[in-house]
Amino acid sequence: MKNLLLLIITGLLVYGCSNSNQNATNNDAQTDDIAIAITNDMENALSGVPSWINEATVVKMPEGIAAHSGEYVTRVTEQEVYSYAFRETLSNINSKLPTAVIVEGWVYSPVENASLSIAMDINDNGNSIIWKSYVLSDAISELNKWNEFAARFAIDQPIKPEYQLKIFAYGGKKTAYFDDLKISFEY
Ligand SMILES: [Ca+2]
Repeated sequence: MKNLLLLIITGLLVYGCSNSNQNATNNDAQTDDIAIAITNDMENALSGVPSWINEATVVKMPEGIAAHSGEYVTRVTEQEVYSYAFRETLSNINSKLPTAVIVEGWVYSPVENASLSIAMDINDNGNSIIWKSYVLSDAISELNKWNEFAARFAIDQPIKPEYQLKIFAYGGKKTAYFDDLKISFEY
């Protein structure tokens, strides 16, 4: 009888675990070793998405130009050189520390811009430990069109769980738009 009860309890636990939500929706961080993916399509940014900052840069595309998804994108301009940004302490993302951070998304640039880039900053209380930048010009095959990019940042220095990860785009004082960002990790 005891063994049967144990079997039932074990069965319930297994069922409960396997029934967890695996859909990667808006900013859905999963503490799963196989696939942690943080996505943001900007559509809910103005109501405040945890771990994301700089909502002032989230706007609708200009009249006549479609966003990559929905209506909203993040825009860099002459005044706003940094985009909407992901900011989170590493231990809040996963108990393991990553060996690489991958940032994928879509960029729309109306002008040639050698400074347009994706930046990754890992800092200790604001003191930068690792700062890397991925220049987007090679990923932009056509101006005034949505171009897909994928940036991989290797973590090549020791990091600690309490360090903070920041990911954002830098526009170098020229206008560009970003949509459908996805951040994933290698361990
Ligand atoms: Ca969007």
